Amino acid sequence: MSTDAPELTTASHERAILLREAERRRTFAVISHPDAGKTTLTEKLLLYGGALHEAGAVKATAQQREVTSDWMDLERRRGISVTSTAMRFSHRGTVFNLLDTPGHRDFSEDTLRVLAAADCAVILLDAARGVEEQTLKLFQVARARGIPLITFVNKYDRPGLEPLAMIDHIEHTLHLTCAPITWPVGHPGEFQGVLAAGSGTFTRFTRTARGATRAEEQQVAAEELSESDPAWSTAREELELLQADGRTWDPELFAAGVLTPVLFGSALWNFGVEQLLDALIDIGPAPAARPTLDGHERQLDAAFSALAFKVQANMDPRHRDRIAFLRICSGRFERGMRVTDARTGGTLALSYAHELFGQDRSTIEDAYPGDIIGIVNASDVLVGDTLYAGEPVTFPPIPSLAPEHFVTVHNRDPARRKQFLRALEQLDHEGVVQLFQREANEPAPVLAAVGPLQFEVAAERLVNEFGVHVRFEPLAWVLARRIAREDADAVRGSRWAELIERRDGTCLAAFRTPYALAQFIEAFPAVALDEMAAR
Ligand SMILES: Nc1nc2c(ncn2[C@@H]2O[C@H](COP(=O)(O)OP(=O)(O)OP(=O)(O)O)[C@@H](O)[C@H]2O)c(=O)[nH]1
Ligand SMILES: [Mg+2]
Repeated sequence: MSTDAPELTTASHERAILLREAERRRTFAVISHPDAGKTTLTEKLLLYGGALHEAGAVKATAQQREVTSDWMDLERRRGISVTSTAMRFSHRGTVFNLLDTPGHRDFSEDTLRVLAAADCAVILLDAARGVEEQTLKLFQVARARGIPLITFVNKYDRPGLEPLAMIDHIEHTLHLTCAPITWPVGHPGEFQGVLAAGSGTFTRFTRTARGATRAEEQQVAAEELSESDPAWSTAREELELLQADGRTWDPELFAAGVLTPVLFGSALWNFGVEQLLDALIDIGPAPAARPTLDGHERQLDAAFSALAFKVQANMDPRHRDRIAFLRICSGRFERGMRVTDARTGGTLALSYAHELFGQDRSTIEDAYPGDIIGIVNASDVLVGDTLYAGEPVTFPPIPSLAPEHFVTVHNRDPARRKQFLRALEQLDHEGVVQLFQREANEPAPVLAAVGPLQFEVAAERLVNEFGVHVRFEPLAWVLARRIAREDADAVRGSRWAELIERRDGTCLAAFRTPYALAQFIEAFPAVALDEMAAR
């Protein structure tokens, strides 16, 4: 008996450490419509979090650094994000796992996957454009997953909606109650600073060259402000009006997904960025027990478990390897630990584990719930897999989107057929495109995508990373539905649909027109057609 006591003490001590480590983690995604400033904001959060000395710009000039999270050539050339990026950094005793996502609709499947890994999302709105269609879709997904949202109204250095009109707009389009955390002083385009909703303190901003370093800030206490400054008194009145109307911070309503804290700023000029970082620390949710497929929850202090939410090869041209991104859901991760993949039942040792900072990575020895780590060369791990030690667990699958664009892909260099097939399989694992096969008499593989930009990314990566040159031939399908394997014969026998099949056995019926789909439904009412709609 006497030998049990010290062990118990150690176990409870380790449990206390684990819970404390989880409590100080903030794992969040930045999401929005294209060009709202996600990558710029990410860069500035890194600057204010002390992870960068100088911030880069999305379209860097010769004098400027490039941003951390758009690390692909294609991203830097085009000035858009095409793939999500993870960055870990510490600030004020908090460990941040920040995920920048691409805004373009064509890459929304990537964003969906990231949302499966995040505890909270910062939803970015352009002060002039407000909630756009794509933002609304992402918002619906976030809401369906129960992810709390923090709203950041960006680009307030430019003309746009007045703040009260913006609040009204957000509440009407997103059906959320807004609770301002900061309130802007000055019209959009004449942004002077923000009032803190709690203390009433005014922070005055001054621009720095290109916004590459921290903005100069001057704090003015509420009582020191002169009533004669009309911009300030308007801001104060507006804020008081909202607060009197009950638009104040409430942790329970936030967690329930009915209230969003709102901050105003300009990522480009670093205005309001520190306030956002502080808000993430002060009110951002820490990791919590995670729902499992069987309707239970995996507690934070249960044995290790993680969700693979992203796979990416060739991130670093010097290594040319494949990284599986894991979100740790429970327990402590230790490098080299053996885990089981719930999908295959196979075990693997997590020997090469890294923390990620855009394209860069460094080896880690341990990690805690909320952390995002990269496992190198775990080639059997696919997106959506649950890895665990101890008590078995499976997390719910990550939804995928129905493709709407299809091409057949021809290899231009027959001598490189093996590389061609391997490269396609890799891009399929990553979700860059989806890889299908038609029936045996159609040897060329079919690539399917949510949007055509995905094909461009695929073609460029095939050449640059795999040395494979391809030709695409468009297919006339515009719609696809997932069907059960048993129904494949119905599709084969129908003139309205064609069958394509994934290597994992998933079957899709592809249609040339919505009319063809309607005809198929009429002819085969018993065939269940799954829309795969997470939108
Ligand atoms: N005026 C102004 N421009 C900004 C601000 N934030 C970002 N921008 C500019 O907006 C453009 C798009 O910024 P990004 O950070 O690439 O936007 P994004 O949301 O990451 O775009 P995608 O990832 O492609 O969806 C760039 O030219 C930025 O310099 C801001 O606060 N004010
Ligand atoms: Mg971006």
